[in-house]
Amino acid sequence: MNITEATEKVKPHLTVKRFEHTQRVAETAVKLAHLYEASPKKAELAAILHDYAKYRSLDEMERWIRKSTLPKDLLDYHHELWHGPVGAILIEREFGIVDKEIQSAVQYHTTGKAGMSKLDKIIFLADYIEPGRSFPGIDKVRGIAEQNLTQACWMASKNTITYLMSKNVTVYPDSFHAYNDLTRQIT
Ligand code: DGI
Ligand code: FE
Ligand code: FE
Ligand code: FE
Repeated sequence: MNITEATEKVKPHLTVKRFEHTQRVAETAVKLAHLYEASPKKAELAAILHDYAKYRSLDEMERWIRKSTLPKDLLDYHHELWHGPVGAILIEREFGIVDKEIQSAVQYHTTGKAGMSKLDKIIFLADYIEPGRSFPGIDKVRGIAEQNLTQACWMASKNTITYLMSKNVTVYPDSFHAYNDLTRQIT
């Protein structure tokens, strides 16, 4: 599937704002791919697809989690965590995308995981720093993103976990696994 085709397939499933976010994630991911010698085409395609399942009903996402090989513990955590994993399944079922690298980047874009690939990191980071985002400390992460991919992901992961903990909500284990693994990689 090429970028144009993917864009046309994804667009009707997203709101205008979410589609614009998706396009900014794609632009950011392409820049990061050039900087860190990854495939810009793969980065762009993964970015276009990353929020594909964002507006599926909770019922539908829950059904996919139950009947696929996705981890069942997702159901014990906030439903915002479901769209990445379910998206990774749906792009295969609906678009025939069986590229494990792209599916992984989509699956883990919200939480990260231990042992993230370069493409996983690029999509995780691009989703966090795309120019439409405004999180506390984001400009520092944007700066580091031009110097060190892993350190920038570590900062994004740390900021997200810190934010979630400040809100007294549960944090999915993969978010902690990502943070721990990235910490080991940068120290
Ligand atoms: O889909 P996006 O809005 O582009 O961004 P995302 O997929 O990175 O994150 C979606 C939401 O999930 C965001 O509001 C933060 C939240 N989130 C991320 N990790 C966790 C989480 N929420 C909970 N409760 N627990 C987590 O571990
Ligand atoms: Fe998302
Ligand atoms: Fe994110
Ligand atoms: Fe996103």
